[in-house]
Amino acid sequence: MQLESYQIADHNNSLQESHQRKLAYWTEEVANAETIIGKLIDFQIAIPSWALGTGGTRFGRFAGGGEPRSLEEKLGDIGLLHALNQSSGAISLHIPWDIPTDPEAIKQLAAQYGIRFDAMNSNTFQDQPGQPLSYKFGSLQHVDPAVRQQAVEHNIEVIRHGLALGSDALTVWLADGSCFPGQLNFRKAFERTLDSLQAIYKALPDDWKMLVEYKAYEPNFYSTTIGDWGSSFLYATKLGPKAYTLVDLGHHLPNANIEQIVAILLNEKKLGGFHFNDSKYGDDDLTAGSVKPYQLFLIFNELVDGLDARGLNHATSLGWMIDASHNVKDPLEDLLQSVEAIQLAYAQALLVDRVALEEAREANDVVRAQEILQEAFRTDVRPLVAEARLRAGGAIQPLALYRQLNVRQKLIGERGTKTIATGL
Ligand code: RM4
Ligand code: MN
Ligand code: MN
Repeated sequence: MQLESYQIADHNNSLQESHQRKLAYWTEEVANAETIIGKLIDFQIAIPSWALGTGGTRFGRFAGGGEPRSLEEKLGDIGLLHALNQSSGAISLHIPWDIPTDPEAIKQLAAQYGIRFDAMNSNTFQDQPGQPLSYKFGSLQHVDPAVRQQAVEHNIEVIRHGLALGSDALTVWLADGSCFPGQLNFRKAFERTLDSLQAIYKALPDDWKMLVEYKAYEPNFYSTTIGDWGSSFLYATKLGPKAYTLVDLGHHLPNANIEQIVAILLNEKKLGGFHFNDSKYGDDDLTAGSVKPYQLFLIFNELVDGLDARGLNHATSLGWMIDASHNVKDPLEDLLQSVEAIQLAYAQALLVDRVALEEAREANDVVRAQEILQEAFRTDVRPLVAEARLRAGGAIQPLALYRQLNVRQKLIGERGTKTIATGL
């Protein structure tokens, strides 16, 4: 299914008046409104290829229907999102869930939708049919060098797929760790993992990044070999200048101060990218900003501050990706919500009066510093984000239009009710 430009235009026309009324405050009162709109237009968030179908838990999966059956259809879904919000112009692929059999054709199709290829993800946390050796007891950390070699080769193959598509980053997330005390020699596991990562790093093209993702627990429940930002930072530092840490918002122990982690990594030039999602308890993979929107804002506050301090481009210096799972929602609706939440947090962070904030900090004026942040967070920036979308050719209210056009029903009509997308 393809959206026609008149459908977006009709929708925008019907909302134009009320939108202009809300926008008037911004254009008349806020000095940097134009700059913020410009930055929002440039800011693109990659959609994970593994999150276009219904997710599940270990207790079951409730498929929603009309799920994409192929990589082509996944690109079609992201094409729809991007047409609606003009902010989802990238895809992050997971191999082997989404092996491009004809990379040239896939590249062309993606280009038609205005989509580029963000980081490629390897998968050594599942055994694939016909795979000679098992990852049951780990991959890059495994006691058997042959298993480690198999996992290294898989990662190199993922780089090759990425090269064919024009990607320039590899994300390595490992399930490696242990489930019980005594199971693993931590020192050996660390060294073996480092050794394997070095072998992958050697195969990394010069203009690529390796993003080392950490996660506190799950599927291993006693130890995870790359379990926190400190371990990831250590690996990235030992690997070299092309290696960075990837922060997945759901991968911390409860109450971790993620904004502080982000500030330090960015300052150390080792922050590579993000997996946005939200959580109440663990790696819940919920819609970004749905549970802790203030935390998302505080993270963006550090990002804007840190990127500006280093003179970096907000849109292109880091990998901005969603990593989510949708158990009870239509995945496309959920992704529209996530993208919007990320844009809102970004826009609010751009509003922060940084000069005043620094003055308050230097004067130990705790109340004033808090007020400055909350002032930005409590501002309704939705008209700004909508204006950015409108100017870029998207819809003023993407979710409303998605529903109005019955997109899911049409996808079910095209693909059927019983389709199952590869992924989580
Ligand atoms: C993990 C992690 C990875 C993702 C897999 C599917 O928990 O977040 O980024 O690739 O799930
Ligand atoms: Mn992730
Ligand atoms: Mn995760």
